[in-house]
Amino acid sequence: MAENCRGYFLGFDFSTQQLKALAVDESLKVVLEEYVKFDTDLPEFKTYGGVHIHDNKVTITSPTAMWIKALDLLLDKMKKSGFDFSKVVALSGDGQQHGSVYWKKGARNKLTSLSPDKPLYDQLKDEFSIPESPIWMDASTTRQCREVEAAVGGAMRLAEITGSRGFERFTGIQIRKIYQTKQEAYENTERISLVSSFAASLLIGDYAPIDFSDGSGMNLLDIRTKSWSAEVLEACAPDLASKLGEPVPSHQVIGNISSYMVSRYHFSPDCKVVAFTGDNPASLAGLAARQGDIIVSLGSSDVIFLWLPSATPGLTGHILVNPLDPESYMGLICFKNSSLTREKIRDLYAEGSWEKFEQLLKAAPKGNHGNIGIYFDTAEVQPVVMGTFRFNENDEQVERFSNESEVRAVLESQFMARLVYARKCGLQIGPDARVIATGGASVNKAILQVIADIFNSSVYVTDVPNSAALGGCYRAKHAWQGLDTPFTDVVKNHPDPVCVASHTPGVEKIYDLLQARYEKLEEMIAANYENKIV
Ligand code: ADP
Ligand code: XUL
Repeated sequence: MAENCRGYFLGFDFSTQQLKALAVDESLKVVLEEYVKFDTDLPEFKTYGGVHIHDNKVTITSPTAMWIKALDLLLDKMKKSGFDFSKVVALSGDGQQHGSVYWKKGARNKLTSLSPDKPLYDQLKDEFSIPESPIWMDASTTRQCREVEAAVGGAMRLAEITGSRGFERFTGIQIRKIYQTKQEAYENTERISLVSSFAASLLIGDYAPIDFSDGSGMNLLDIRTKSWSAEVLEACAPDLASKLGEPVPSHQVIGNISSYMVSRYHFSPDCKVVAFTGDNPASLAGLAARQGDIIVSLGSSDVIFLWLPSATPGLTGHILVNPLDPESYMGLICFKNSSLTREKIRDLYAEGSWEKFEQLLKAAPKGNHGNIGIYFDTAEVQPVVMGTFRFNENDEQVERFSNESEVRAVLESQFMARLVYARKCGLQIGPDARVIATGGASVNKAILQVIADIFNSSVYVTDVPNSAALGGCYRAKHAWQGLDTPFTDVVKNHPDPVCVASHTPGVEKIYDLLQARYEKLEEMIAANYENKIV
């Protein structure tokens, strides 16, 4: 079937700060790139970085309807640019992980009977029992984490079932909080989607199933049986199974494009829609990653992930079902204070310019004269701590560094932390490992050099930094070609990543010492901080 295909494969990325679309032809040549930035293109929703930070600083949400308006806007932009929707033979996509959408009773009727004369937003904006979706940055649910862990016999048991101990941003934990604090809204909820399956629902015009891989970020899916764990569902909220629908493999065709999309944008009625997944699983596909590669994704969050042949969950990090092969797994660890924290330092000390930021970075020596700065603008994942902490070479707390030291400090502390926690998950990054960087900040070579020095390895990039949206195109192509075709054949024209930064010989002496101090200082901060975040 694929042999004679003259079509396009389309990928959507519903990420934290923007909605992106990418299309490739059969030879994987990019034929379209378009995006909508939530803060600037949709200012009426008053988001910063795509999110609403509530007064308590730990509750973080995004307006669900904003994502719908963003899709209207994006499709209109694509139409204006002359994109030929009728050539799309298959599409897929992804969403930021963990975020949840609450469709109210009766919403399915609206979703399945959309009028092509009106934007989606006009018809669906009021169809949610909870208008603000809790997202991955939320840290307001520590209590619910402990409750669910206790109900199933402890943190390690929850990790053994679901691939992760209780984490604040994980969807089941968030659903429990909604059940406890907004019971009426919970009961008025017909369906709970992840951001990914919500986005797919808008394209098929019906509720789309949750896929195994993104479903693994909920603390609800048994990652071995690939079904909801009745025990954990029970621990989170009543009647949950009926609100979630049955999970499906990430490569499953979940339907054809909706008649709404056919009428309004002239998609072919035969266009297949493949299950949407999480942004990090989608990136694994978009990078055509091999077993042994270590991916460092530098977007709104910094995430380290890799392909795993088997699952051995622990108390740090997460194990997800692999989006490309449901018999394999994916290891992942996420950090919240990432691009937006780097941007804040850029704005405060480098006149808002990445160029100046790079100049300042080069002006401070590797190791930063022993200065260590820890910048947690939002409660971090590990440790769950918020605040800014600066230490001089004698571990004395100080108020301020020079501008160049602030810039170097934010990068060095962020990437030392990435390595410390990756090691706690059992990850060894040998000097021969292929560390592949992706995401918005992977265009910054100076940042990649800091990673190469701290990780003691070479850092590679591919020329499409948006690997998540590209992953949607590749996954769509895979399903289209037929799953008997190995994924490696589907992506055989994917450009090989190129090495852009190598470890500076001798620098490990500096970072071994600095990292040992970092770990101690972070432990001390966390110990003093305990119980301050509720
Ligand atoms: P998302 O999580 O929304 O998909 P992206 O992967 O698109 O995010 O990354 C967006 C981030 O990329 C921005 O917040 C910005 O800080 C960062 N970024 C963009 N250009 C640069 C640059 N030249 N240097 C460092 N960071 C950059
Ligand atoms: C991963 C995580 C983030 C989001 C947003 O666990 O929380 O990476 O997927 O990118």
